[in-house]
Amino acid sequence: MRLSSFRLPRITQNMLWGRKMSESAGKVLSEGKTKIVRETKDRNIVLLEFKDSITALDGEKKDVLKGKSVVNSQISAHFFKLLAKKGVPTHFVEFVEPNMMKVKKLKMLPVEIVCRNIAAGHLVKNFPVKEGTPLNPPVVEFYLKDDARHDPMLNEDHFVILGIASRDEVKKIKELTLKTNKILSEYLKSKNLVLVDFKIEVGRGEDGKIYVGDEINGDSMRIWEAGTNKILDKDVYRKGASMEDVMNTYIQLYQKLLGKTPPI
Ligand code: AIR
Ligand code: ASP
Repeated sequence: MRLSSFRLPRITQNMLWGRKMSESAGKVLSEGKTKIVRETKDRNIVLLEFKDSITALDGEKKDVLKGKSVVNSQISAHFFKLLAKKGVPTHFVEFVEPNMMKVKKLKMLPVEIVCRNIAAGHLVKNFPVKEGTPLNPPVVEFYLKDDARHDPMLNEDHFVILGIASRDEVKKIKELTLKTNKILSEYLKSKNLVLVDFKIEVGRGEDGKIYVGDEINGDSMRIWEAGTNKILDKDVYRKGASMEDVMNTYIQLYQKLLGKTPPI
């Protein structure tokens, strides 16, 4: 018998490779900088597998951090559960150990939606506002996801002329973003943390409605420790910290949110 034709009985395969192998065996539908989207047996459900990679500067800066996928997928699942409990429509279905989320399949809008409570990052770079200034009302911004064009900012008219969404949908997306902001800000405040800003992505479900998709974790938010303003998110990487410090920051955020040490 040729070795290549040797097959273990299925039951033994599952015992050897466990759930991860069988869950992640679906066909790859797409792969991004930090996640892989896989098919499942249910055509309305996909599996988002988080990667251990970290990128910044539109993908120009790249590294691998072992265990990051486990930490960030669990933080994402934690935030999505909170949003769902408070009535925000999200793609989240369930967490799949160790680094995956089962989610509703959405037609993603090629847009990043940013919401800011405190001035930082690009707001400070592009406008005459000092870092740390509280923003009232919170500032909602839209960006086209297009690394080659460095994600240009969009307004409502751009959504319409580019055929991305209708005016009504843009209004709905802004409402969803502000509701998400309120829920996440209040929750983080209860953990002695400040939600400086965050980014979400949205998509249309089979029913045509808009859902919050993608991921929500230290890669997509700025979170400061209340009082000290210590950075607890990907900004430590953007600012050039060592890989050890970057990974420790993700772990600290996990501990503060989930109250335990990550299983890595
Ligand atoms: N963000 C924007 N593009 C990708 C991500 N992750 C997030 C940042 C930050 C917020 O959006 O993590 O929390 C605003 O980013 P910026 O760079 O526009 O100030
Ligand atoms: N667009 C940036 C990137 O390359 C955003 C970031 O720094 O997180 O990922």
